[in-house]
Amino acid sequence: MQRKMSVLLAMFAPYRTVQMQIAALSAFLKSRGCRVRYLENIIFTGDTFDKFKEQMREEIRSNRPDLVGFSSYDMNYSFIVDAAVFIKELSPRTKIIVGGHHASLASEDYMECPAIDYVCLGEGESVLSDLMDALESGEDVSSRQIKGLCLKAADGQPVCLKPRELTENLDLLPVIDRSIVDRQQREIDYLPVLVGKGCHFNCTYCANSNMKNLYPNHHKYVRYRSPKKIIDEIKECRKAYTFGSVYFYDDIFAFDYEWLKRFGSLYTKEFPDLPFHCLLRPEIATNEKVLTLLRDSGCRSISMGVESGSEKFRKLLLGRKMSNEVILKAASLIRKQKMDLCIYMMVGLPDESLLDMLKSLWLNFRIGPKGVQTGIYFPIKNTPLYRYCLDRRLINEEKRKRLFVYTYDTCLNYGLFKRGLIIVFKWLNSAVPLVRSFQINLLGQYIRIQYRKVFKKTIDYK
Ligand code: B12
Ligand code: SF4
Repeated sequence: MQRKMSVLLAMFAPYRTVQMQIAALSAFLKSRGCRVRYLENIIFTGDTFDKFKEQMREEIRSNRPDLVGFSSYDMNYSFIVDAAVFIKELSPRTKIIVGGHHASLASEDYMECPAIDYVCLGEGESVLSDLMDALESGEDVSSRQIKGLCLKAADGQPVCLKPRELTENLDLLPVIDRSIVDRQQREIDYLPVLVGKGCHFNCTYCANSNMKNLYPNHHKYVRYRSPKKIIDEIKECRKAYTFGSVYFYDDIFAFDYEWLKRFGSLYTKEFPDLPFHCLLRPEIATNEKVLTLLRDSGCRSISMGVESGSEKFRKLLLGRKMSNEVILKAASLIRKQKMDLCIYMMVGLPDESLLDMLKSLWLNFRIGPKGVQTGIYFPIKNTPLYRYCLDRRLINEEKRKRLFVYTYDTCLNYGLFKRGLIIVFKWLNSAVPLVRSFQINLLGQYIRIQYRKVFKKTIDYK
């Protein structure tokens, strides 16, 4: 009988959260008979891979995986490369693959590392399936011509086969494996769920703008699972976990009205007492019909990206064409429906002037959100805005490597004064709900959120 292949999925994350991609890949690998383990390392400014060596050594020695799969995002790059070199020295027979957004958009960064055998471009399920087939059979992987896989040819040169089609019918994928992130799920009081994948828009700073172009069938990039499957997933989770709300992690939740109608009626029937939170684009939130449907379906809070308060800047630099009027109308309609509104703001964008920053703060103030998450701009490799920064020599590569979370500093080449300004405006933006309402209880909440972010390394959505 053939031995079950053993896979170690590993993630260097800036804080503990339920890693949906790990749970998705684990479910898939288990469904095809693999043994799967997950190793999560929380990284913080100043950390190097040395901190995690012993844990990694122990994991590799005691479980001897056939394949190690790292999930990448721009900020954990150096940890993955160092870990791969370490693992290869310890266990040369173990194959190493890297997937995720950074690996997909900048495969060359990983392929140049001698210890990394493969890079996965785009969605990982079918690529991993073909790779496991090849590894199990003992055949030369390169002879299989696996689409979506980069590997090294006999002369060591990297070869990337074209990315494969994305999975159009998400219901064909197994439901994510929460047991692999059981500890992380038990630490939070909400249930993160994905109802679909993809986004129609093309904001210049976001990985989505390029990710969709990877796929030959990119016109199918936005996909939804069937409502029944999602409801069943939540029902199962209710048996295993205690949570007070559902958090739909999708980039944009209510894009397809007909789908939302079907989903909403099932959701309220099954979970009349389980509120949910979701993300919307301001343009969608100006549609009262959608908001009413969301409210009737159980939605009690909405997050919306505003990013900058300067219309011109937003449109020309960020590729977000909505006007301030649209944003303000969306905010007032959300309030009218008695739902909470949280917004995302960004400071430290390239070419952003003091006036732009003031405009952002003013718009934020006029919106009057219940919560604000303010990020400091970080250039995601190969996105249009990254290239814009690169062309203007704005990126400080050394600093870029040292930043692990979006929120604390800029990696653009700014002087001390501008850097200080960016940090001050970051805190000012986040403090708007507090300043606006002068409520003493909000001060406590504000301090709690900042404390958890800085010292506990957890993100607080409330
Ligand atoms: C939900 C979400 C979150 C959630 C949950 C994160 C999570 N990991 O589940 C929260 C809000 C916590 C979050 C936080 C952050 N996020 Co986020 N997030 C997303 C979002 C909207 C969906 C991700 C998701 O779960 N998709 C569902 C899973 C199943 O699909 P997937 O991630 O695409 O994974 C597939 C493939 O990429 C591939 N794959 C992934 N890993 C691997 C590994 C191997 C070995 C293989 C073979 C394949 C493979 O196969 C997977 C299955 O098909 C994406 C945008 C998007 N539309 O993808 C941004 C996104 C992934 N996030 C991003 C970022 C930057 C962050 C933060 C760093 C921001 C910050 N605070 O500083 C943190 C990092 C936190 C972390 N990961 O630990 C960026 C990543 C870009 C980049 N190149 O770095 C994205 C693309 C958004 C953007 N701004 O462009 N995020
Ligand atoms: S709307 Fe959001 S998810 Fe879509 S491209 Fe813009 S930032 Fe990315």
